[in-house]
Amino acid sequence: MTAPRIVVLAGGVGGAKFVRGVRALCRERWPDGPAGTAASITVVVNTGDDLWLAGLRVTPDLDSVMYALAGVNDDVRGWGRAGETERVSAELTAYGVGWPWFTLGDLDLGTHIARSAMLRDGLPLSAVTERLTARWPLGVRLLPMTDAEVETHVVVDEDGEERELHFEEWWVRTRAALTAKRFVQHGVAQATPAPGVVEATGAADVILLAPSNPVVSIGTILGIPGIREALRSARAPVVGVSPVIGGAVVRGMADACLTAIGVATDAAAIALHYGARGSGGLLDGWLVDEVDTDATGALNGAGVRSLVTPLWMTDDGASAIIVAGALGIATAIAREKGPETVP
Ligand code: FO1
Repeated sequence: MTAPRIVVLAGGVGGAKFVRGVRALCRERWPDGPAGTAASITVVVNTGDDLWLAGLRVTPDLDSVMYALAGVNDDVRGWGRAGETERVSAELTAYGVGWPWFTLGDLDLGTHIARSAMLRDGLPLSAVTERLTARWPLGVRLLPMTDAEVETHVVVDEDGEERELHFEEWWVRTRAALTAKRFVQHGVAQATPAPGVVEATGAADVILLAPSNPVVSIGTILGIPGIREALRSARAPVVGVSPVIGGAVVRGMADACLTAIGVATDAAAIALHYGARGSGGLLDGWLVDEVDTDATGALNGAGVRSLVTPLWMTDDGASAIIVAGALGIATAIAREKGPETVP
């Protein structure tokens, strides 16, 4: 395989780890290129968690992926910057500005101030992201799923009445303790894919769905008019990685999200939720952990090629092995599809 063109759909924390694995594998296999690889890696990132806070535009998933690829992320908390301080945040709280339970660290605020300044100058989020990421040799292009403001809100049942919370309030203030009845993506109907997203999926040799939250991350990206269609019409195989191992989510509270849409927290159920490409869905391949070997029957029956492999992303090396497995079945699928698609 010559240096491939890879597109990844990703959310925040799990997506960031997975994308580091994609880059690590590409640096190992196709090393002679800018930032260490000749492969082209484009990540389409969920922006449904985004919000205006203290007058600043905060884009949690774009920041998680950017900081992780730059190596400046706090990999203990899983979000924000390493070596962070919170002096400004304490002042904001003293003034009653922002959310006291949603900490904006000093270094992180630098990113939000820079982004908000560029947005106020009229730059679209995709151009802002290009400028912010140019600070480091990431070796990966980050694209927001759309330049439009799309925000995921959660309809919850609180004391017997329906309320709507921004996703981040539900996720961080309540820790998803309030039962999510449904999710609403404000602004999605008017949204279009960010410049470069459809082009990248059309030119890709392989498209990967990161093990991110299938509902509020991958699901939100797929909900942008035009993106699901771009994947379905892509010549590239679409291969996903299960975010669930042994019936439990690896981190976060994706199970609360899956329950809200009536999907079992199960490796096979999530794949069937995305659907097999042969029956109108998206997937050509799906990776499951060794404890979920029994999922392969349902997958093969649905026409989704499955691969059983350890899915714990304990470090970049482990993530790279997962990515190698995904590329492996993508190549096998492309061969079956016919010579014009072999990457
Ligand atoms: N998560 C928390 O659990 N507590 C926080 O105070 C918090 C602040 C925060 C600030 C900026 C940012 O980009 C992310 C932040 N997160 C925080 C994480 C955030 O909830 C997650 O990154 C995603 O939205 C969920 O995937």
